[in-house]
Amino acid sequence: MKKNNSKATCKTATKLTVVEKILASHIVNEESSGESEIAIRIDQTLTQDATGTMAYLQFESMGVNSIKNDLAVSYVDHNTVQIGYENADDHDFLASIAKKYGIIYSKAGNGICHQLHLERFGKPGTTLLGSDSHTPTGGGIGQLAIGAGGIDIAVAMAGGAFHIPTPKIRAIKLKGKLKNGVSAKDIILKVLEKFGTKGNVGWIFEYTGPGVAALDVPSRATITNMGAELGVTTSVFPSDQTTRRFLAAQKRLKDWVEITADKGAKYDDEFEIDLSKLEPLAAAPHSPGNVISVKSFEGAKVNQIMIGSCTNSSYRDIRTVANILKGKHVAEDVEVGIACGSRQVVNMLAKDGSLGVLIKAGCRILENACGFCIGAHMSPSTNAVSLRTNNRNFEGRSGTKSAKVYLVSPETAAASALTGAVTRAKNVKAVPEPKNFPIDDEMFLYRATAGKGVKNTKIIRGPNIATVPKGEKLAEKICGIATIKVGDKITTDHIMPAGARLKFRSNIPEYSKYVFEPCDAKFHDKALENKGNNLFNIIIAGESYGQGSSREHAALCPMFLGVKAIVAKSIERIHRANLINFGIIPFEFSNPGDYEKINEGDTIEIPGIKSAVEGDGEATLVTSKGNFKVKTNLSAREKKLILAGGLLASL
Ligand code: MIC
Ligand code: SF4
Repeated sequence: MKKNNSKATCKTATKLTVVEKILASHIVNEESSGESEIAIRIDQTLTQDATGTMAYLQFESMGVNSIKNDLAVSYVDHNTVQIGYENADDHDFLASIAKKYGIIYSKAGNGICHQLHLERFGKPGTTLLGSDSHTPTGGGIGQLAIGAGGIDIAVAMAGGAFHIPTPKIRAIKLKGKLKNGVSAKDIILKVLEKFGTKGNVGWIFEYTGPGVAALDVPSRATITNMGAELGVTTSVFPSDQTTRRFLAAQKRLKDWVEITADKGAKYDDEFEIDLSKLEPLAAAPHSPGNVISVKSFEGAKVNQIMIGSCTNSSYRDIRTVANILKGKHVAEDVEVGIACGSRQVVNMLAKDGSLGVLIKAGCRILENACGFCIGAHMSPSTNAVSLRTNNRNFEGRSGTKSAKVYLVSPETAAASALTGAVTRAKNVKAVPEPKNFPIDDEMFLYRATAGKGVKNTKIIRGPNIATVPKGEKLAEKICGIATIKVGDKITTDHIMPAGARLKFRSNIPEYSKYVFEPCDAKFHDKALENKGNNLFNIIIAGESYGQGSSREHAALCPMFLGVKAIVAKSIERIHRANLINFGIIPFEFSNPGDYEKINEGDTIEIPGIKSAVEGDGEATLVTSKGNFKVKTNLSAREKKLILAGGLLASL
C-alpha cells in the first residue's frame, strides 16, 4: 500500500486498487500510526456463538447502551449439537443480549454465519469485522471483511476503530476460463500451493484480471473464505456486474455499488493464474497448504465424504453435487454427509428437486451448521480417509487424530462419493446463477429494534455463563518457566481445542483445563503449579505460531493460567492481536537458531521487561543455557495494552 511518511493514507494516490478505495473511506487518521498499523472504522460486525459469548460479556463491561456501528449480527452456528445444557444456555444468553443492545440474532438452524451474511447483509465497499477467521468470505462481494478476536468486535460495536497491520496488497491476476470439473476451490488451493500458510502476515490479496468476470459470487466467496488459511489480513474481489446480479437476486440491489481497481493501479506484488491450465487439486493431511493434484492420488480408497461448511455450501455448490449424483447411488462403503450453508440453500434444493436427489443417492443430510467442520460430530473412523470440502484439515480437527483429511472441491467430492475412491469429476453440468433467491428472514430475530435495542430486556445467564477474567499489569521483570516447547505451524486448534471441548467456551476456568490438550494434556496442571509458585508460564514455539482460527480463548485461557509471554520464530496476525489484547507479550527470537537451545522446563528470567515493552521491544531471556535476545514490534497502542495487562484491564 502506498504510504506517505508517518500517516498511512490511500487518499494521495491517484490510481487506486479496490482495497485502497475501501480503506480510503474508512481510515481513522488520528488513530493510525502508518509505520506498523492503520486504524479503520468498522461498519458491520458479526459474531458466532462459540466466540460470541465472550465478545458480548466484554461488550457489556464497556457500559454502552446499544451498538454504535451500522449493523451487528449474532449468529448461532457452531455449538448447535446441544448435548447437555451448556450450548442451550449460551443461545439464551446471546438472544437476550442481542435484544437488549440492538443486535440481530440469527437462531440456530438458520445457517452458517459467513454464508448468511453474504446472502442477507454484506455490502460492497463497507467494512465488516467478525469474531471468526473466515469473515473474509464477505470479500466475495467486494466487502473488506476481516476476522478478529471477540474483544475487538466488542470495541467495534462500541464505536471504536480496528487496527490492522499497514497492508501490502498483492494482485492475484486471473486469466482464462476454468475447465469442466475444475472450480473455485482449485483456484484457492493453487494460491495456497504458491504462498503457503505462513509468511503472509500483513498482506491483503486482491483478485483482478479478465478471469474474474466469469466467477459467480459463491465461487468468489469460496476463494476469499479460504484466504484465511494463507494468514492474510483479508482477500477481496471487485464489486462488478456479477456482484450486482447476485445482490439483485437477493432483492438487495440498493446495497450494490461498483468498486473496481483503477486502470494502472499499483500493487506491491502480482501473481498470475491461468485458469484454463488448472487441474483439480487437494490439500493433503494435515495442512491446507499441503497441496497436491487429485490425479496424483486418484483411485485411493475413501471412507468418508463431507460436503459443505462455510465454504462450498452455496446453492451453486450443492446443486452441482446433486447434478453429479442424479439417478445414482453413493458407493456402499462410503459415508457421505452434506451440510448446506443456509436455509435459503436448503429451500432452493427442496424446490428444484435436488434435495430428493441427494437423499435418494444415500447422502446424510445434516443441519446447516458448522458441525463436521469443527469436529462437533461426524468424526471419521480410526485411520479413515475423509474427503471434505471445508477449509481446514489440521490433525485431529475432525475429532479423529488418526484420520487423514483431504480438502477438495464439491465436484471431486461428489465424483468420489460415487466410486468410493478418489475420482476426478467429468462432464459436470454448470449451475446457472439464480435470478431470484427465495427470501425468508424470519429466523433473524430483533430486526425491528436493530441498532436501538430494548433497554429493559433481562439478560439470561445460565450456569454455563461465567465471567471474563482480567489480566494484571506488567511487572518490572518476569521470572518463569518454559512450560511447553512446541514446533512450527501450531494452530489455535492445538492451543485451545474445539470439537468435544467447544461447549465450555463461555466458562474460562473450565475451558482452561484443555489448553494444549493435543500437545501435552498435563499443561494445565503444570501451568497452575507454576502460577502457585509465583512463576509465569512462557511458551516456546517455532514458525507461524497461532495459525487458523480467531478464537481469543487461545490467548484468554493461557492468560488465566498465568502465561505472560510467547517466544516464537514467528506469530500469525489474529493470534498476535489476541495475545496483546490479553496482556501476553508476543516475542520473536532475534536469532531463530536460539529456539533449539531452550528446552521445556528451563527457567527463564526476563529482566527489565517493562522498560523493553515501553522502549524498542528488545529484551534478553536469561536462562541456564545462556542469554538469548528476543524482540517485539509493538505500536504505541499495543504497548499500552501490554503494560495494562490487556484491553479489558486498560478500560
Ligand atoms: C474455526 O473454523 O476454527 C472456527 C471454529 O470457526 C474459529 C472460531 C472459533 O474458534 O470459534 C475461527 O475460524 O475463527
Ligand atoms: Fe464454521 Fe468451519 Fe466455517 Fe469455522 S470454518 S466458521 S467451524 S464452518
